[in-house]
Amino acid sequence: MDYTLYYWPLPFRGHFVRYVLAHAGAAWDEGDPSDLARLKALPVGEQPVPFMAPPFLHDHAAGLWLSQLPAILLHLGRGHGLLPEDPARAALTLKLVCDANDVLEEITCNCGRTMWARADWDDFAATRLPRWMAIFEETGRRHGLTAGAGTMLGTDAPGLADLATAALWHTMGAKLPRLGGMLRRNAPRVAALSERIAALPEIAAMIAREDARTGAAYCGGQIERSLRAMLEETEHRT
Ligand SMILES: N[C@@H](CCC(=O)N[C@@H](CS)C(=O)NCC(=O)O)C(=O)O
Repeated sequence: MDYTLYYWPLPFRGHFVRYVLAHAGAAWDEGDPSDLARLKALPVGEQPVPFMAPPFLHDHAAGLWLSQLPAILLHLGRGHGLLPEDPARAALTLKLVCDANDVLEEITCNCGRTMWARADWDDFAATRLPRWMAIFEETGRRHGLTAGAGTMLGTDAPGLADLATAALWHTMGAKLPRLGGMLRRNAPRVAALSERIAALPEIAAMIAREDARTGAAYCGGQIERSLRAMLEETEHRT
């Protein structure tokens, strides 16, 4: 095994790491959630690296333990040649990863710190969420992405920016189909790119494996119930 990924049995942040590992052809296993719970609860002085929350990656060859999704992705991106060589596009890659992580924070009300209320969801769904979609779309458009071809930052081959984009938007659309429709309307190029990336054989196989393990779950917990309640109510109103 090259890596062990500790994450809950859910797609959400875990899929970002899984997309990269699958695309890189890395050998990894998924840490048992009970081991994750134990590592998370240890006094910080006893943790392999002091950390708050997963994803938590153990890179066996490097003897490195890492939390914080952008740090994990940057480490994997460097190690597996998935970062553009020019500093500007490398920085833009990290910027897109941080954008994606912000979207995850926002859609889960800061990891379930509060639940969605109708008015707040309606506002988010009418303003910030489509704007986030447009931010990804415009980034891709400026680098030559079309509905049929191209990449987020104009690289010849898909890189970390593309994998993170697809892990964000394809996962959201697959698990919450109403938001998939919103993505196709607001960001058709990003929607198509995300489909292309998710259909790459090694990523499609990973998704199929994970779907069999975790079913329809997206981010889990009460916040997923709250999110789904908002989307179902919207469905009934339209
Ligand atoms: N900033 C962190 C956020 C990590 C995070 O919120 N993890 C969630 C799951 S996606 C969790 O398990 N939170 C539990 C906690 O914060 O105690 C990252 O980007 O990795």
